[in-house]
Amino acid sequence: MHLTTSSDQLQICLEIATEAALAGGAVLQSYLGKLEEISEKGRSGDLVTVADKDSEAVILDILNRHFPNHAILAEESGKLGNTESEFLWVIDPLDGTTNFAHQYPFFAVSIGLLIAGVPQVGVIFDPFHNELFCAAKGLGATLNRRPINISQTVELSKSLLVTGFGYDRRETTDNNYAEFCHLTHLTQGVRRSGSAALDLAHVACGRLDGYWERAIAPWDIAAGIVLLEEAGGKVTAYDSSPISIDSGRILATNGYIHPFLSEELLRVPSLPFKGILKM
Ligand code: LIP
Repeated sequence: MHLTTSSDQLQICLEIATEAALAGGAVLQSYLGKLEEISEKGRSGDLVTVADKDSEAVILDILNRHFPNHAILAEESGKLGNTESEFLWVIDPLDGTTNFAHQYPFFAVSIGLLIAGVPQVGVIFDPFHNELFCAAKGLGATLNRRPINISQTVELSKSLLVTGFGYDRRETTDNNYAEFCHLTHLTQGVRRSGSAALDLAHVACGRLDGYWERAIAPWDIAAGIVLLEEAGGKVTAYDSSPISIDSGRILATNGYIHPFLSEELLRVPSLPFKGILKM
């Protein structure tokens, strides 16, 4: 594939990503409620299951078969493939592992493709609700093959937001608690769903108006960035400057409330760090 990727080529990548996401989702569904072993990856609360690993294996198998010369960054396996390639698949085989482990039905497979560092293809599949979100740069965004658009909410006071709290939340006071309280007062509510990929997908289809999070990984957001941008939304750093996918921070909205949410996030005073917070 040439670096000036045509829409036909993006379409092919989108179709293969969709096949892989559906296959990963089928694995997740087959394990739901049947997990025998759940382990922690290092940080307290950061779980991994056989479902994460098996979903990732089927996704990698499909992508490797079709794109043997591409690079891959997968949550459980790390960097794989041709690391020189400008094509980087960024994969979360189970976004929302904690929800999944508790049989709380809010989790997804997320597969994004970055070309020369720019997110260009994104597929997010929620197997429990059978919702398939797809997008490619210039080709639009869909939910179950129908076009989707962002919400029309223009005032922060009328918005419904979502956020999350990183696994390092007990080790730092920069843990998003102050931002959560501040924005809960200013809006119709702030949800905490436990799946960043679905948070972005739900902003893209207008169910939510905005999302922000810190300590977030590239595999949580790569696909969702394409999806939201193609649905008409905006994705940046907290200060509205261009996002860097491995910066750990994301602000994603319908675009209308973006400047207001950015302003409020920057206004929240950071709390002094007093060492590791004990439970
Ligand atoms: C999780 C996210 C969640 C976020 C967590 C974590 P995982 O991903 O999607 O919304 O708040 O910090 O990154 O670990 O379930 O793949």
